[in-house]
Amino acid sequence: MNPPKHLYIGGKWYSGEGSERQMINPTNGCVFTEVREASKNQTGDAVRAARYAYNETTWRTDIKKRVNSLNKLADLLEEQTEQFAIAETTNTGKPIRESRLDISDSVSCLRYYANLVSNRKAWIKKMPDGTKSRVIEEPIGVCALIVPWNFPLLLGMWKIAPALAAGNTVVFKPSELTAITAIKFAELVDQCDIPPGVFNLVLGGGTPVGQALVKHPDVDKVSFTGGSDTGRKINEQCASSFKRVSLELGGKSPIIVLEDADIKAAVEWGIFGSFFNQGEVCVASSRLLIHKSIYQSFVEYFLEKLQRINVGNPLDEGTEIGPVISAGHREKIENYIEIGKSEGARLLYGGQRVGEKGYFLSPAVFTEVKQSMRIVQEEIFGPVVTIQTFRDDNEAIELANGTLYGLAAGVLSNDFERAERLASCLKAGTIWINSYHTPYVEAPWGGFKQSGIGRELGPQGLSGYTEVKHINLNNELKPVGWYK
Ligand code: TXE
Repeated sequence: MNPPKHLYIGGKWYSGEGSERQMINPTNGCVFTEVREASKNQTGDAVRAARYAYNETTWRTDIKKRVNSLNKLADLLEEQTEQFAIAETTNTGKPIRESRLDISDSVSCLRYYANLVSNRKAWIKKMPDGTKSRVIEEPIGVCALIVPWNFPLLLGMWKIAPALAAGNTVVFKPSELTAITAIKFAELVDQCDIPPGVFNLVLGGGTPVGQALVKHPDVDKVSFTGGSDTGRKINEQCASSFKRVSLELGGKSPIIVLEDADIKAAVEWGIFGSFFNQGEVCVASSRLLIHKSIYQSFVEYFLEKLQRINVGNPLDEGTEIGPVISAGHREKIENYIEIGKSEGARLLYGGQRVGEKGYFLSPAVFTEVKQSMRIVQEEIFGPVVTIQTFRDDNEAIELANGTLYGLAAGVLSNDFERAERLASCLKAGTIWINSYHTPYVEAPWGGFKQSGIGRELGPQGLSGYTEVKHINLNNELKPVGWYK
């Protein structure tokens, strides 16, 4: 039997010449399919195909073609929402209703950037000396897009859609743990009459494939979402050649609950913020900061609600928390739970394995925590939340800002002026007041401090894939008049 062809390079399908990788369903720990990953050479082939398509096709100049292609991709993806959602849930363990959201957000992202570039106007201005200045945005060139396993297709689309809309060509590398929806997406690209080499898919891990992309001299931009340690390494590697780079990294985001907040609503937002997608979300509200005066009633209701949460098969419609991504990741989370206990925090609830098969964990809550503890400072990236108290706004701000991260924050209160004042003091890229988690494709997303560099989504997300060029035009060629 011929090996399956899962790499999409220069408009053709290839069988990987790298390692064989089993795709595991985290719900039962069983292999559900296998993929053959790319070799270093094949990764180079993908970059060459992208370079060729960038230089030799009209993709970078033909906006109409790009808009039509992105809209066609959106239509095809929308038609297959359910198949993509089931594949995403099978590969990641996320509850099916969350996978459906991922797919519909991916569709919106494609349509948003198609629409944005079709309405983009050049900036033209008459200058004081009578010349005319035009500022245009050009594509950067070949972009390597590297994403993690927690939102395999959606985080990919936050890069693929703006990069292609801006006229770049791309090499896309999903996480080695979650390749399935990326392969399915490449099948859609194949149906869209997009010039060969504009979109390329390579599969594989950080080495050799991710590394080969980052270090390749013909890659002009690296856009990476993932852990901070990997992000730091990639940033250092790109710095040596001034390669363009954007990084969307980890977080340790707080939700601040003020004393006037409705307790039931606040608890629901707290649970949603902390445990959506098993807490495997870069903006997960893994720290809840509660005003001292409502702490007791908040914690009591939080516990009551948590005990009723449905941890189970993510393909069941009623499931609210699925398994975490892998056995290794569950061990990492459990290790953090042990660290929390040994640091003297109180594990109020959860953190237990659930069921015989798969990588399930009950949602864990720590109280009596100190700001200096590792479970408060470090990204756990699982269903673990810490609850702290504060006396006044100054203390809330100090605690909220008191980590190396700055990705997101939430404020829950009916006192909008006070909530806005707090928002202005929080060092984070996204702040939700009386809400949490929803990314809006029209608005930027990204981190302060060690949570990253650059922004995705919104017009800023498109700018991340363009170089700005200023053309100054003098209508008449006259001597400078500067020299005698
Ligand atoms: O991420 P990695 P991992 C955090 C979270 C998690 C930790 C590690 O705390 O526990 O990171 O997760 C590719 N050059 N986040 O190991 O290593 C890799 O193949 C180029 C937060 O899964 O960052 C994958 O495609 N590429 C985060 C992608 O990088 C490399 C989401 C992410 O992998 C590479 C995920 C290299 N040297 C984890 N090494 C978020 N911000 O949402 C790895 N890769």
